[in-house]
Amino acid sequence: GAVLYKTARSKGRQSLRALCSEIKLSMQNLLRGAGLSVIPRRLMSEKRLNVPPSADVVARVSGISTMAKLPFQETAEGLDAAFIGVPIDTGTSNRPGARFGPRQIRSESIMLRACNSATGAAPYESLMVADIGDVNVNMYDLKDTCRRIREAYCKVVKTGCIPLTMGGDHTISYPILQAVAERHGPVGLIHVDAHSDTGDVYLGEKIGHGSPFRRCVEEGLLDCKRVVQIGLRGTGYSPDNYAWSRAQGFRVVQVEECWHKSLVPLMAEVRRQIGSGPVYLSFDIDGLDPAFAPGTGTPEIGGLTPIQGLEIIRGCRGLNLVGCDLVEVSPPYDTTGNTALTAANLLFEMMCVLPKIKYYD
Ligand SMILES: [Mn+2]
Repeated sequence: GAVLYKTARSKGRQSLRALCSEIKLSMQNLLRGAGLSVIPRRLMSEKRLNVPPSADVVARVSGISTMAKLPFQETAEGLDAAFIGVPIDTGTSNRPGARFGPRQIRSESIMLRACNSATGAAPYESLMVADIGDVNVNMYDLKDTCRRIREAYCKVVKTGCIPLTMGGDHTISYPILQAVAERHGPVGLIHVDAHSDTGDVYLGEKIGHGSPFRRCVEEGLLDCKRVVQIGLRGTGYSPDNYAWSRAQGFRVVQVEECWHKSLVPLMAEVRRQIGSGPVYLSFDIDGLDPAFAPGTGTPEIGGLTPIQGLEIIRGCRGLNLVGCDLVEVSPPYDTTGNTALTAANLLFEMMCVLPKIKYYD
């Protein structure tokens, strides 16, 4: 602090840009002078909020792997938002591997910088955010895993912290929404996916990644008129594959309605539909086309582009988001790392549209 003050004093009225570069040099000298071998937990921030270290001063590939190189803390206490991993794939019906999703998303997230240069969002000037690690799931019992997730998320949302979840297969949205609805009442839902995930029973089981949203409806966790499903496609067991969703009052936007166009107009309609009440965003990476996101359990051709994914998330700005998840990243099928890299960026974009985010625009 003293060095920064001295620098600012000695430079008088010079331009802000020059001052910033002086401050950066001072920081670098400070770090070198202190012989720091560990990463500082926070860098400059007027509000004492967590700010990930810049690759200008701390090697990008160094450090213990946390989401966006944020500090790790044990609980959600004192946080406005938290990244949480839920490493399961025992609910998946096809290719496994999503249990490794949180680890790989954290690994690829080292590319994330502090500001959103496209939208002007400055999340780390607005909210206190940290990575609070993973839910301790039960690899051998999916129902017990759901109980563990619900209990963990009840503690998180009780503090007022908004959970930003890294899956894990889509089963996890069900117990997360149990916790979210316990605090907020029935919520709206923006659900991006190749599949409706409203199946009933698979092989005699009611819990799995094909049925979370039917379970949510049965338990009254969703405000059904404020639910939209975007990107649905692929083969079905009957021609009216999405009839159940529509019968609940959901808006279903099949992927064909999204082809060859910007989704900015769609999101204006979605914002009108959702209104000012609490809403949850659930983004299954298989909503994107497998050309862009091949590392997933149940891929379907003809999907959304990453650009459309960004338009959907950025189109959520202004909504009362009370939680977000990004699910179904399966690293064993993600040979380039692009799926996890895309997931990391989409999670960053979700953080950038949370309520109370400051924008430079
Ligand atoms: Mn899904």
